[in-house]
Amino acid sequence: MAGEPQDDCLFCRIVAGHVPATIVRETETTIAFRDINPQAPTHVLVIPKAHYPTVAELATADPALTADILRETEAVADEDKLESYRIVFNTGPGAGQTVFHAHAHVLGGRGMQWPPG
Ligand code: DGP
Repeated sequence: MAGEPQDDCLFCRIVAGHVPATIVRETETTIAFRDINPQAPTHVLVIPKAHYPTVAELATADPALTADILRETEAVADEDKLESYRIVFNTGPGAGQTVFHAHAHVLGGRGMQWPPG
């Protein structure tokens, strides 16, 4: 069923506490943890505890939870005292999505280029 934890999902395993992660924030519906392969001084992933493969599926199924994710990206930026930061939702393998549990990358602490690579 949509939103249910998946045994074969890495981020569901982090939510369940079966895979360790450096958690920076947790709410009833979300967790935020440091990326294992940081691309900037701050690189935090904000995920819903419920399982949705992409942000598009999350947004369709649960707009309130999507808003929770966006609010938490700002909370992460506040916690790391970022004046400017980038929020990225890679969607699909061609865009670099490797973990199919919706997640926002919060990147900051260095200058950013546009367009992104
Ligand atoms: P994406 O490529 O957009 O699907 O992002 C997945 C991110 O997840 C990628 O930046 C690396 C990160 N990642 C992969 N495995 C782990 C892990 O076991 N722990 C943590 N903290 N991050 C991970």
